Amino acid sequence: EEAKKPKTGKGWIPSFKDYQDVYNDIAAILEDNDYDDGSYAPVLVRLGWHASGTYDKETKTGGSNGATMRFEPEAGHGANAGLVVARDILEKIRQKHPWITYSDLWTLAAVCAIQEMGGPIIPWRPGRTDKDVAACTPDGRLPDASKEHKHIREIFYRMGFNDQEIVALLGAHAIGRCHPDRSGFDGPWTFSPTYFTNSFYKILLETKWIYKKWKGPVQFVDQESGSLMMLPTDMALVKDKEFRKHVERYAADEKTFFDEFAAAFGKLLELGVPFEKDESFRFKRTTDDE
Ligand code: ZEM
Repeated sequence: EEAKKPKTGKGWIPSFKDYQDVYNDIAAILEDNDYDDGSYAPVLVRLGWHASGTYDKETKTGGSNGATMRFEPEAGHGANAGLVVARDILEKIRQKHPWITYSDLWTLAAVCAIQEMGGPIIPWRPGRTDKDVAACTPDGRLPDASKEHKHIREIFYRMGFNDQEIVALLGAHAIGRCHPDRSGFDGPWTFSPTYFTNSFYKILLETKWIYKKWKGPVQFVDQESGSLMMLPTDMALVKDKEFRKHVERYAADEKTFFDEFAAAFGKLLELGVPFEKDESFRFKRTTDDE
C-alpha cells in the first residue's frame, strides 16, 4: 500500500529505504569506461566537496545547504570548472527521484562514490533544502592550488577545520585526476585513481618530486615515471611541520586515515545545515554486494 502512494506532496516523508534507493541508483551509474579512468566517482566527490567548502563560519553563509552551484554565477566560478559533468549525471537520478533536494542528492552522491571506491562509511543524514540564486557565494572561497600552507589554513579555518582535519581531507587526492581543460593542471596523484586508499600520503612522502617542465601552471611530477602529479598545495603538506605529522600518521596506518577522513568529510557535508533531527538520525547505507 505504502509503495503505491506518490512520493511527493505535503505530508509524505521519505524513509531510509527511499534514500537507499537513491544511493543504489547512483552506485549503478558510477562506472563508464569511456570517461576518464572509468568512473564518475572522483568527480562526484569533488562536487560534494565544492558544494560544501564554500562555508564561512562567521557569516554562516555557503555550505552544502542550498546547492547554489546550480546557478550562475557559482557554476561559473573558476574552481568549479568541469563539475557540470557531475551535476548532469545526477540530474538523471533526480528525474527518477524528484522528491530529493539537490543539496541532499549531491552530498549523498559524494558519500556513495567514496564508499563504492572502497573508502570508509561516511556519516550522512538528510535534511538540506535548496536555495535560490540569491544564496550563491562570492567567488574565491575555495582553495587555490598554486598557493601554500598560509592560504590553505585561511581557507579551511574559515570553514571551522583544524590542521589534522585539513590533512585528512586532502587524502581524497588519492582519487581522480587533474584535467588541463578544467583546472589547467594535469594528471592523477596515484596509480589507482578509482580506489579510495591512503596512497596519496605514501606517494607524497616516498617519491622524488620535480618541477614539471611545461608551459602550464607550476606543478610537480614524479621523477621516476613522470606520470603522477602533486599540486603546490599538496607539497605544502610535507613542507609544513604541523601538517607533515599527520601525513606520516596516515601513510603509516590506513585505518586511522579512514576513521579521521570519515569524521572530517562527514563534518564538511554538514557545515551550516540546520538539521531538524539529531545525529542519531543517521541513514545507514549499504552497498549492493554487502
Ligand atoms: Zn581537490 N582538486 N583540492 N580536493 N579534488 C582537484 C581534483 C580533485 C584542490 C584543488 O585545487 C584541486 C580537496 C582539496 C583541494 C578532489 C577532492 C578534494 C583538482 C583538479 C584541483 C586543481 C581539478 C580538475 O582539473 O579536474 C585544492 C587546492 C585543495 C585544498 C587545498 C578536498 C578537501 C577534497 C575532498 C575531500 C577530487 C576527488 C578531485 C578529482 C576530481 C576528478 O574529476 O577526478
